[in-house]
Amino acid sequence: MSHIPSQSYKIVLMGDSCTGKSSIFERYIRNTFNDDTNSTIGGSYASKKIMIGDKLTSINLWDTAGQERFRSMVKIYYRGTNGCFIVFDVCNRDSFNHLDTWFTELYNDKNINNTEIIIVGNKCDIIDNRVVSTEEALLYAQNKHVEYFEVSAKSGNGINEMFDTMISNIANNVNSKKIHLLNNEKSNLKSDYQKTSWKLFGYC
Ligand SMILES: Nc1nc2c(ncn2[C@@H]2O[C@H](COP(=O)(O)OP(=O)(O)O)[C@@H](O)[C@H]2O)c(=O)[nH]1
Ligand SMILES: [Mg+2]
Repeated sequence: MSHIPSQSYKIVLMGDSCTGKSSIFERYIRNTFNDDTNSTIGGSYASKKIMIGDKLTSINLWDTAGQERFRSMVKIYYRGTNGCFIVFDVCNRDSFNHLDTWFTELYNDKNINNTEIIIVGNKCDIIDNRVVSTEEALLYAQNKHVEYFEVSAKSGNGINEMFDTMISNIANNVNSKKIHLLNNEKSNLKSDYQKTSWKLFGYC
């Protein structure tokens, strides 16, 4: 069998600065967490190959190097994306209120269509300073017709699940024009991609 992927999925992390996008990336790719507030400096891109159905697929995951502060930069970053996580911090109401801006950004871009979107409430390990409830976030996501995940990059809770769901949703979306993945193919997906490892790149 050829080792050249016949398809590739681009997945990006979007949302306000300091919501924990880089921490989610680090937790998923390297299973580490860094309390350092400067962890956001230096963006990364990670890639791995998995089998989806009978297709060798390259999964390309992008983290910003703080470009989310500059709208014009963000456009370049999410171009051609198949899946987009919009992340907010459950302890920061502004980051939740700004979700609409991120949706508008994506939906107004004519180059973006058929992108899977998942809303992610991060820092759920923090109980005392939480200001956005599960119910409120869930209601918002339901109104937007997207899924909602509560996670903690710090503890690792929910991180694998949010990525499993995204990859699975993209696979279904891509294949829906042809044929839906069978349920057993979906479950193979998870075990297949746990066997392979990420290649990590830095970028400026
Ligand atoms: N308690 C807690 N802190 C987090 C979590 N995720 C990120 N942080 C902290 O939030 C700050 C911003 O995180 P970072 O990943 O740089 O956010 P980014 O700007 O969205 O990439 C850092 O100090 C992180 O250590 C989390 O799940 N729980
Ligand atoms: Mg960052």
